[in-house]
Amino acid sequence: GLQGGMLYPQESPSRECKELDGLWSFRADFSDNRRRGFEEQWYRRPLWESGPTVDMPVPSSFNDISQDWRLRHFVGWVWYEREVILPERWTQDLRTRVVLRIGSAHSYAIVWVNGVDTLEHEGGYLPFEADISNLVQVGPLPSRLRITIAINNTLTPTTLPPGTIQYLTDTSKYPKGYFVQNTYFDFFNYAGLQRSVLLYTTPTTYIDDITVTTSVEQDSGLVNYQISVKGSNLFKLEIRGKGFDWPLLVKDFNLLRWLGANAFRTSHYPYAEEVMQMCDRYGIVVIDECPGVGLALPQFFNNVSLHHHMQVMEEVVRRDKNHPAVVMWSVANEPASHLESAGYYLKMVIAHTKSLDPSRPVTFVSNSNYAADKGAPYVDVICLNSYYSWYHDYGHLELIQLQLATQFENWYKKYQKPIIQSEYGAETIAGFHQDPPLMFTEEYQKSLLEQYHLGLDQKRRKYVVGELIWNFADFMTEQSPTRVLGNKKGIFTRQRQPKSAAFLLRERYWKIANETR
Ligand code: BDP
Repeated sequence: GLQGGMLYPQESPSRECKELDGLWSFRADFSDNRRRGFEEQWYRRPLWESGPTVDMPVPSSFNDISQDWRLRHFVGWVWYEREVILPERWTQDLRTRVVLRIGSAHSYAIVWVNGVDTLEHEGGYLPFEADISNLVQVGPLPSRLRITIAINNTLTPTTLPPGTIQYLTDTSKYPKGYFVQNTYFDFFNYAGLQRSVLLYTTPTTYIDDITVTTSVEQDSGLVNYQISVKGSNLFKLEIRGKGFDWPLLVKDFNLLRWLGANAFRTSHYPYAEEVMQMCDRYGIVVIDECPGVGLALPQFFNNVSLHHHMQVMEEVVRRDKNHPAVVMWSVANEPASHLESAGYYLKMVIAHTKSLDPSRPVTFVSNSNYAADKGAPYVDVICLNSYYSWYHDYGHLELIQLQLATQFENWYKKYQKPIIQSEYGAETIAGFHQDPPLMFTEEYQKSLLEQYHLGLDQKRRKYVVGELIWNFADFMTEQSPTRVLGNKKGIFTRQRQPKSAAFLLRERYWKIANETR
């Protein structure tokens, strides 16, 4: 199990925060084995002393910042460093606890403070932290800290998401030692310090964790809380109740409100904590999904992965349990759930998640056939992705209603569980028009959604309890012949301008909202 809580850092009379966002020094280790940084111990001295560095903004993904294409595709260790001077009250007062908190580092990270190995963490998209009081409270003088973070973005069969490294050995086509990172999911593997890094203080006696649970008794709503305190002598207790980017975040929530949308899924990894806070504020409910995506190969369902996956669920639940916005946990997206080994694996991860939080339903998102799926027996709600008239029967919009009906009825007959259509959509290039509709045009996206909606609105299928279009906005993926500058299934472009389908959904969502009011 995990040690301690992971409360979101907040300023208070007894806590101070110091954001370390801004420019950091950065270097990718392009050496053949990517390990020169360790061999030469780059963390021992300021990074510029061991070679050239570039400026890197934090939070951001390092891939798209420079004009160097080698950095965009880079696989291996990258190094970040910055210095910070601490106020005297942090370094001189031994009743102050100083904590270094990293919002996320994708995917494996090692952290040094003044050259001292301080912290390691496996897995992106989730925060981790270390008490560094005894590293900063050493001398009589104001403390200058040098923070070095090495991050490895390599995905292996035991990371989450998993991936494989493939060496290409045909010397007539590839240079010696050439390798590529294979992934089995549909988004670009952006990496780096993508969320805020900060330092914060607490007293040495402090609240380490809070768990809020709610229940209803007759006409009263009950709020229960459990508080875990570290240290001693606490006599008074009062509980009140970032490439992360604020402008983009606020824009996205304005778009959600404009649409009349009331829910989304964090596909396919936990979003920044600030996003979850906005959901609480805006009344958006969230299916909170862990980075369990691309579990596509039999070899990914091994015991080491299972153990890590459970640990990741512990970190997700620990971080997000108190957000009222979270309605359900999702442990995976489109795993190869027809495999026996996947059935066992999903059963274990779901059971573990339920033991961590008995109050919320648990699911995973399936795109398997109802007859073959081995994970569905363990979920509370069945979430289904399907791409009728897109990945097959190209252009045949007239088949959607029939195929959707078959899908719902088969799953419901077998499991009698509520069903959510968790993905459906069509690739659409903003500004492409054709009527009658052809694939990739705005008209086609609209017509496809319309056909799905006719199927979703069938009153006799009351067990169909939700719908989530794929996708909110266009997004970057790996390059391939099926992706035109990324995945274009957004109803908004990557710059957040609406395609025609956005207006269709807006009408639909507001109508449903008004009917159910
Ligand atoms: C689904 C995946 C999603 C993809 C989508 C697509 O869950 O990540 O982006 O298909 O192909 O299978 O657009």
